[in-house]
Amino acid sequence: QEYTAIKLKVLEWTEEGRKELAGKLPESAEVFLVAATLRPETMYGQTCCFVGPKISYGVYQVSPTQFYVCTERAARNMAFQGVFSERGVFLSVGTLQGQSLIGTLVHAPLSVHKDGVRVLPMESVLATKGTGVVTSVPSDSPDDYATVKDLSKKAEYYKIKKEWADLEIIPIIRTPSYGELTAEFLVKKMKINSPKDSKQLAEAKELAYKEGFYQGTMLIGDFKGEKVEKAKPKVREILLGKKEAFVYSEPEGHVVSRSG
Ligand code: ZZB
Repeated sequence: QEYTAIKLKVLEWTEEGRKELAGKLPESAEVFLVAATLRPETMYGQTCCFVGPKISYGVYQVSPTQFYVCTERAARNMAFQGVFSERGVFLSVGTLQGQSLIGTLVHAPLSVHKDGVRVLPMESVLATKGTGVVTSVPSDSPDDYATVKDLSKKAEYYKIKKEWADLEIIPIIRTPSYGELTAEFLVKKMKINSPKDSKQLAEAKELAYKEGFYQGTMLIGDFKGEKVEKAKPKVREILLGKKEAFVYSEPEGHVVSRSG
């Protein structure tokens, strides 16, 4: 699987985050949460960034002043893809529980929300996939839509500020079948009531991927009016060119038996 790894720069730490990293970073450090995505063309619509509250994240040194926050598993993969300075070597300067990242303010590349977006909890983030960090696009990802609605409804329970989950959801892509807000359309049509409806959400995701990719037209950004199929690699190139993203690959999740 080849992902685009999006770099979300930390603008403001939480109290816990600050404490955990005190004295461990140089004065001029730039720290980025790294989110693996298959949909770079949707980055205009990022409204928050998800971490698994129980997942453990490392802070890995990329250069004397740049650091990436992701799972150790992802850092190990990156170390063999030329991301860090020495092949096979990944150096962590600190560890953060997902829980202590919640509320961090980050800059999301290309997002219409220029003042930054918040890090929020998502129970279904897998530690075994991507970087363990997921950037949220509730206009086009049914999982993200269901999660932000739940977070907003139960802000107190999740110990977050409601407004962190309520950033405006802007139309990014139009499709003939689902309109301008694919995720909302599918979640409502399929009567998905909770981020825990994983079976239906998986189905909605498949539909959203197919329709968005083959039938979608961009409504925003440098390639407004173009088909998603054409715009997708071009948006990706822009992000890579600006060093706001890099290529991150990982082997497929299933084990191939060679015994038979
Ligand atoms: C932004 C985005 C916008 C995404 C969209 C999807 C959609 P897949 O499809 O199962 O192969 N993701 C990445 N890492 C994780 C993780 N560790 N745990 C849970 N979810 C993760 O997975 C790729 C997508 O799943 C990624 O692309 C990411 O969300 C999420 F409009 O990034 B995506 C219809 C989907 N639309």
